[in-house]
Amino acid sequence: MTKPLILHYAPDNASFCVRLALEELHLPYRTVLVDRATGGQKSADFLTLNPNGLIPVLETPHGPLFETGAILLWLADRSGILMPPPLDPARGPALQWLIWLANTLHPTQRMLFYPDQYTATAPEALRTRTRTRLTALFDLLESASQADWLDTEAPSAQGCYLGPLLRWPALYGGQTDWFDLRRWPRLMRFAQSYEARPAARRASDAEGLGPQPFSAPLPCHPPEGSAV
Ligand SMILES: N[C@@H](CCC(=O)N[C@@H](CS)C(=O)NCC(=O)O)C(=O)O
Repeated sequence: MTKPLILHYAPDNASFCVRLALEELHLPYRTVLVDRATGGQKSADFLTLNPNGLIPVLETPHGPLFETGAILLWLADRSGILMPPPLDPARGPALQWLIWLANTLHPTQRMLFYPDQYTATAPEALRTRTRTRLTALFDLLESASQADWLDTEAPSAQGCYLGPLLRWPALYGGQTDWFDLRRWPRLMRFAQSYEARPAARRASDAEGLGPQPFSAPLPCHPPEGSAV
């Protein structure tokens, strides 16, 4: 990769998953803040990069990319790190969990954070139902087989995605006391080991997410911008 990559981000947003990967891969990149306070993700300029009006976008030498899971996979494939290569037997399960995070766990969390986008009449009822659903999803991941990436020291695309997904329910989406990572010891171990990685520390410092962003999340104090 010759031209530096450009990450359009807001602190503690899904862009953090991508920042984790960029730091893990030691890739040169610069960041452009999307101002959540003024709805920058819906501005005309941003919509030319991502017509969905959602963060993140990664500008690459071949054009802008949106969707967190796709960006992580793109980075993994180009670097040969973070994801087993195509013919490796571990590739299938790794893809399976990456897509599960992008397709199931993350969209379910969005119902907690943006209930008004999913119901016109009963946002709090939706949030209550969603907390139950998320608890079941975390239970499923806790006891999942074919998820060795949860138990290893090695960085992965799935790890970069999961870390923030273990953080956000503790901080956002109205009532948060339903979420206690101690219920899921395997996920807790993952969170503690992933946040201790030098790449995670650099990424967390850049966005003011504190020393234990995944296992003991505190509200962020970013040097610029806002999470919501
Ligand atoms: N499926 C998208 C979801 C991204 C997403 O939910 N981004 C949030 C920030 S974490 C966002 O842009 N929210 C602002 C909004 O919904 O207007 C992806 O994975 O990139």
